[in-house]
Amino acid sequence: MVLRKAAIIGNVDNGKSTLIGQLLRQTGELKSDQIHKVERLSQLGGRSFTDLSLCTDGLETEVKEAKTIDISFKFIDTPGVRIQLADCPGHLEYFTKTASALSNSEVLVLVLDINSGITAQTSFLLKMAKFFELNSIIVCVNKMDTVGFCAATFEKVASAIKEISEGLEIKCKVIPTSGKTGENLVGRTEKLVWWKGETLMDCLEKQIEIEDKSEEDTWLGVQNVFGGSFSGASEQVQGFLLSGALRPGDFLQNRQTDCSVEIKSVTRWGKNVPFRIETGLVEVRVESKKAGQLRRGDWLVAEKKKADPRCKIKGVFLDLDVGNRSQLTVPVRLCRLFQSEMAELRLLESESDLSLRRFEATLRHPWVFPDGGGPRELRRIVATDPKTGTPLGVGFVD
Ligand SMILES: Nc1nc2c(ncn2[C@@H]2O[C@H](COP(=O)(O)OP(=O)(O)OP(=O)(O)O)[C@@H](O)[C@H]2O)c(=O)[nH]1
Ligand SMILES: [Mg+2]
Repeated sequence: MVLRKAAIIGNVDNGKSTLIGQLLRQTGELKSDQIHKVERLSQLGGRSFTDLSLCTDGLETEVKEAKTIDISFKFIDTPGVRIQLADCPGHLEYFTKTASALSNSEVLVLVLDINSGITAQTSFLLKMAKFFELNSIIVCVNKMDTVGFCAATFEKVASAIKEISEGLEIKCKVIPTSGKTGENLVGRTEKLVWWKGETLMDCLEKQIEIEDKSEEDTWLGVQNVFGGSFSGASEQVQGFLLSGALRPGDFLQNRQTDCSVEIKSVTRWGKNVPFRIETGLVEVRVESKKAGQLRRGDWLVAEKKKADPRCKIKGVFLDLDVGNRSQLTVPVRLCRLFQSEMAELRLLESESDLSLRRFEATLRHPWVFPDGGGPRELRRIVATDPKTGTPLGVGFVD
């Protein structure tokens, strides 16, 4: 089963948690004991109705104060794909958590209360979506029940959101919803009889369609290397296929050492796999002239592809520690996928009003980057405090 990650974001109280709770209920993901728990929590929290936001807002303070403080993850299983829904807090003081979900998601749902329409925070969130390269998003114009499911009111908000998204070159699908009363999440209802477009679930299923990346350049990240003792320079590699194809008989190049390796066999969970496989974890037996040349953190890429190991990197960084930072050169642990390195991070000029800054960093050991763009995951870095592990920022290498 493939995992696809969706972040649900929006302004405070626009109905994100309720919408997720209702979606879980309508897709049958909420079992009867979980519904009972939500009913009990609703009573304890003094609600006069079954508050479905409590499916995700389970912390004591979240129940008491009726707000999301920390991200919680829920799952919906569809044939072949498990959709992970990250319920993000709307309060800007918890934005660090939202930023980490945004940096780690492939799908974005923006929930917008039809009564408040587009605010400064909506524009901020859209700019953040852009920064995290989420260029195709779903917008739920929510709480439609409060305007009597009025088509004209929906159209007004929908065209405003489309206009600012277009300005940012973000494609957006805008749909009317009511999380509380459950309209247009999974099925059609009479109250929104005028709506001929998609439901939220239709949109999610389209967004999670598995892209065929087998025609792209091959990028295989080495996570673990096992043995090689019994057959000369043959090694068993457990790795992460980011894009491209793996065919027995093909040669890949270890860009860290410039050694060439031949793929002997490809398996996933112990079973032989065809060469067109979904990206993700894979085991590969490789052979090369020299034994023991592969290490965790190496990247095997298609031969002749331009990709260079670099110690000096630069890019744009979302500073999550704004206001607390006293110096502009910060020792950090830089993380990318399963790699991490100690580095000196130098923060340069501001890029915009969004706490985005240019940065330069010097790594102790070189990392391989593709020339000119390449997969988002290869360029995304997270900087953490080396002593506490607290995230200091997230960014992308140029
Ligand atoms: N009428 C109506 N009320 C809604 C709807 N969705 C949520 N609400 C109410 O709006 C309030 C906020 O709902 P939540 O789901 O907690 O909103 P949220 O966006 O998750 O809030 P934060 O996580 O704190 O930002 C609650 O009182 C909900 O009952 C809706 O579709 N219609
Ligand atoms: Mg919430």
